Amino acid sequence: MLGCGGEAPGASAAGGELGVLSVTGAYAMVAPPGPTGSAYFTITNRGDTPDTVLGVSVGGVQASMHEVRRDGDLARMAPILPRAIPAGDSLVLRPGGIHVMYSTARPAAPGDSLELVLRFALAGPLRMPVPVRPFGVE
Ligand SMILES: [Cu+2]
Repeated sequence: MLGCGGEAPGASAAGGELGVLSVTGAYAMVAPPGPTGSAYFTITNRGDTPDTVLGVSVGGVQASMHEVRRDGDLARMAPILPRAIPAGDSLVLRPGGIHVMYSTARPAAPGDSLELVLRFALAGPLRMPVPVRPFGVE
């Protein structure tokens, strides 16, 4: 998963660490022709105190974190920030569930990379470049 050469180029993912927090499996998808897309990753808190995600930006533009809630046959998106991550717990973003929704100033294309910044209440900002995959490539 971490850049092993046999992987399809569209399936790359990134990660980063900040103190006891780590982000793994991070990637973005862009809905052609852009500039709107979604991003997914897992945040793990290995510390012994909770920390809270206050905000997120993608490509230098403030983005949202949403949860998909089922309401009968309807799926609604609800904003979830700020969101606490308990000590020893993870927050998993995945297609159809919690996700980041972003809109960049210029359209991004598959193969590009976008800067993801997560702002935590205690740890501060965690920055990393995330690869852009074609829409639908999970
Ligand atoms: Cu959304």
